[in-house]
Amino acid sequence: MKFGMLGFPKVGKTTLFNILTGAHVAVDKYAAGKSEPNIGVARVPEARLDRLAAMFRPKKTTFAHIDFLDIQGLQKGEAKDSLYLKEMRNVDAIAHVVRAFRDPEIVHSEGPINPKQDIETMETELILADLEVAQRRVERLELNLRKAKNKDDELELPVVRRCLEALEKETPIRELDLQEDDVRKIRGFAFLTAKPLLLTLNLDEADVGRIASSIDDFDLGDRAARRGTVVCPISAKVEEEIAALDPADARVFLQDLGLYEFAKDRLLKAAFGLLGLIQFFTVSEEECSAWPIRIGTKALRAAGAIHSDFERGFIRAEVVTYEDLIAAGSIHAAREKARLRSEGKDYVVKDGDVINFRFNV
Ligand SMILES: Nc1nc2c(ncn2[C@@H]2O[C@H](COP(=O)(O)OP(=O)(O)OP(=O)(O)O)[C@@H](O)[C@H]2O)c(=O)[nH]1
Ligand SMILES: [Mg+2]
Repeated sequence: MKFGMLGFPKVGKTTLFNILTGAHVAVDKYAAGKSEPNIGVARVPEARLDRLAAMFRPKKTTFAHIDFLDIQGLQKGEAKDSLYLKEMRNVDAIAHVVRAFRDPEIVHSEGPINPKQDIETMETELILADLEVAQRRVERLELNLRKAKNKDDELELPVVRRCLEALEKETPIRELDLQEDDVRKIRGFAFLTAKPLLLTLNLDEADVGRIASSIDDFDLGDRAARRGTVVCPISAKVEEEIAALDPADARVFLQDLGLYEFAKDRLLKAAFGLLGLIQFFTVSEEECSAWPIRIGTKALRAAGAIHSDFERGFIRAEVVTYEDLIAAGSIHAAREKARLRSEGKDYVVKDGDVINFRFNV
């Protein structure tokens, strides 16, 4: 799973990237022209796994991860031809970092601080980039079909046309009601506006006490309700200060601000949810792990997420819910209480299932 971070220049992308991935990339590095994108990994916090690890005391605990890619700021009008944006075609989702902090020392390319406006402007940029791809594809398919009939092109053309029509009306592809097959047909073009969108609102330090109301304060309620879109307010500056503290002091700092969760954790969870992912767990004295899977994944595929042998030699899945396991206190006790279910390969795995796969290869 990979998120691409983009935004207008100097909105705090790299600051956030550092916070999420624990990297120490110098900010303002891109001020002097071209630079390679930053790549890093963030651990998705999962309190249930912490609790399971406390129960099993394994040698190793493995959390789910999200990769982040941080590119240089985009200028209005250049998205269509931007080399940096090309990097974004391979990611699973986009995190648009939106400036909401005021600091007059840092010039904002879009003029006054106006998150709602910036979100729209960036959306138009991405729509223009996709529009070009869709136009070229429609022309190519029409040409192919004039030369010779072929089933694949015939099936693809109406889907790409539908995308093109939406883009012409300035509707991002993610907001279309496309069937799974249709999505598969257009996957190859990696449309930017088809990707889920995490709007990361970089609040002013002074507004950190108003995180809860910030979506309404910036009139982003409609935006947040759109398909495939999540708005996540955060103060990169405050999180940066928190990251520099030792954990106990960080907790106190958080409480003083009236917050109950680090914004970084909240953001990573939102990112995870936006991708339509849930987690199941495997537990032992050796290792406790969280495994990310898509909602609706069946036991056989879930087994394959761990190891291809588990899928190939699948016999059955022994499943207990996280809550039942915690209540029972051990796998053994859960079995005694008949809380351990035996499920077949078509069982749809639920968020929080603790699974032991039985297999034979
Ligand atoms: N006051 C304030 N300054 C911030 C905040 N976030 C970032 N900055 C500052 O803004 C400047 C740019 O931050 P970066 O994280 O490099 O921004 P960027 O979006 O990666 O910039 P480019 O990659 O150059 O487009 C730095 O001086 C940061 O310290 C914030 O929340 N509040
Ligand atoms: Mg940067």
